[in-house]
Amino acid sequence: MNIIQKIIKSHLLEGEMEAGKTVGIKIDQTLTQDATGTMAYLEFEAMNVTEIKTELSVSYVDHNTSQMGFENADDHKYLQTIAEKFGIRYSRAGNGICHQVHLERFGLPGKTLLGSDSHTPTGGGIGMMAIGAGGLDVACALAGLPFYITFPKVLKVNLTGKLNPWVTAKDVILYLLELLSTKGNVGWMVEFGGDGVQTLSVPERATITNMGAELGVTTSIFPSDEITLSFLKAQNREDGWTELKADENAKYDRILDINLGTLEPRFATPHSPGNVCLVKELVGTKVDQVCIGSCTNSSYKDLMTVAKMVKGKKLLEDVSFVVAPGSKQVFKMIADNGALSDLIEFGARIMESACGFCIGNGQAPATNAVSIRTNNRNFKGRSGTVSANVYLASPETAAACAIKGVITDPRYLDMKYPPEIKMPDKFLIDDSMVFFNKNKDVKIYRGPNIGAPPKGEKLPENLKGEIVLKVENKITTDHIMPAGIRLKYRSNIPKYSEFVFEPVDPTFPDRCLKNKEKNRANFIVAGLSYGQGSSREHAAICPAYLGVKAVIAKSIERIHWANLINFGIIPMIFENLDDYDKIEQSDELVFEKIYNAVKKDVVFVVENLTKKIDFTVKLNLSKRERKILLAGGLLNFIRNKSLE
Ligand code: MIC
Ligand code: SF4
Repeated sequence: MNIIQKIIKSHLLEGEMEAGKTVGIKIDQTLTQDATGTMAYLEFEAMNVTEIKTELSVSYVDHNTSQMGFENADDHKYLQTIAEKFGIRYSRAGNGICHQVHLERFGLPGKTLLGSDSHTPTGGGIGMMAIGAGGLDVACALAGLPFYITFPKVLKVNLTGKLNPWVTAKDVILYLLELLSTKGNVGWMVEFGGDGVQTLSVPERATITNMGAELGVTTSIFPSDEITLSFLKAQNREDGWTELKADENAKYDRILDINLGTLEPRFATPHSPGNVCLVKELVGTKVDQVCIGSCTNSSYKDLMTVAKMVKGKKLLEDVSFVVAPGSKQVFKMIADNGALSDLIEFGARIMESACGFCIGNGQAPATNAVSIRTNNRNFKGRSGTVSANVYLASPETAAACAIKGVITDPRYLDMKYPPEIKMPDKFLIDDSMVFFNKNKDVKIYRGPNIGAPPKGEKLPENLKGEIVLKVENKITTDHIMPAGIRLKYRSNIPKYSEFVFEPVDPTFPDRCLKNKEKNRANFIVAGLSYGQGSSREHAAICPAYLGVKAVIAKSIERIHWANLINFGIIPMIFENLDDYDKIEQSDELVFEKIYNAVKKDVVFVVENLTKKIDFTVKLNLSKRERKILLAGGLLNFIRNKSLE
């Protein structure tokens, strides 16, 4: 067996281990972050379960930390009290980005982790099967229910050789994105192997698995070896180490060979992590802003490298340079050893250990600016500035650009070799910002911005209504439910719903509500890879609140697919992709006997009253998904079952 099959086998609760079949696996650990966590815990409360059933669960506060108004701080208090009630660890604001802290302090090889954040696969760097999901799925895992996935096809990425100076782990994953793109990889998991693995430290491996999320695969994983053990030792956690490797004759569905020695520094260019090119192709372009940080590249090694590169230099007048250390551990270590001082002297603007600029929470670039960032997503407008051009790169490339003020390949800097940063024998360990106090009688704090999740309605016999929006390929959940300045409404569904599709068509919510008042259904038509990116279930909850009943697309990404079903929206795939061109926004559609079709059919004929044509859609649904849709969503479905 390969590593992925071994972990699934040891966690299998339901189903058969055959490609394409649904399996239910046991979840050992969960993580949430504040922007998805409030809803996840509200949903958990709605299940009326008295105890959490996981081995370890952590609630992180890292996304909404700007506190412009009372909403964020109220959410933090809710999260703190609900964590106390159930014995969930609470990592307070300032302690760092969930994925970085989880890797440092909690992740363990061979375990399963479900997180309400799409970059949860960062844990694959330490040999975990770490999967991103919507908040409701995480709430179910807390309640001890299995997590359902399609038994995956496994891609082995066979790494050989060694990275050349100035070429980094980020360039490995950017190369993979160049090869595999951000679409068409649903149902796959990636397993890394080969001699090249030994040349990569745990944080480097985690950079690669983190951005595996951009491929759209379910997760990515590295073996657990001596390097994993020494990382855990340096974190005082060697007791949790187990070896994890594929059998000699392990089988894979596809094998891809990458010789690390042949790679060069790369960029993801605007506006998709899949638009990859070599840095050397763009040298000389003026740079306005450089941001170092995010869960992809804010480890001790990343920040030390940048600090050493800029030491003794001064930032140019027309460049802004932002640094956000990934965790308190990293922040304190660079403060203690003087590297922070080198960054400040250079001209860095030091931010707290949080997501910050990555989620558009501050540091929006100027109009038409070029911003070089070390994070993982550069969707149009995500930075907070629609006209900005965001390039994603390694910390080495980003620092080179900051030093020169123009796009610079780090190999052509005056420094011949990159600074040599040794992995510490001991990291600085201080978990005092993680609270773990169980008190089931604690009073849960609920500020005025916190509301219960909306109730789903049972699927009706027939549906009739309008295509309220037709969109192109690669619509991300950032397009559907913007973050940035709207992030503070994550716990308030009626308010947040006012901003659905704001970057695409701000009149969308009004049109939906008008139909809803007249008891007419709303439908969305989309191209390929609908719902890429963030796991935010709000991209399903808020449209459901506005009366959206179905999404008809050429293809839909995994997490968003599950979120649509969880909130009672039927995901449908065009049987004939050309039909996408034959229908238009505002067309009237009829779904006759849809209830029966969802119950059992594989294909379904939709009537277009406006165009007087029919077209066929596929209902690629598992038995469980059908039952959830009929019930009007997962909360309704499990309310009918006893969980205790
Ligand atoms: C992201 O990187 O897009 C986020 C913000 O971390 C999201 C979660 C969210 O929208 O709250 C994710 O990746 O799932
Ligand atoms: Fe936070 Fe950005 Fe990582 Fe999402 S991708 S968890 S916003 S740092």
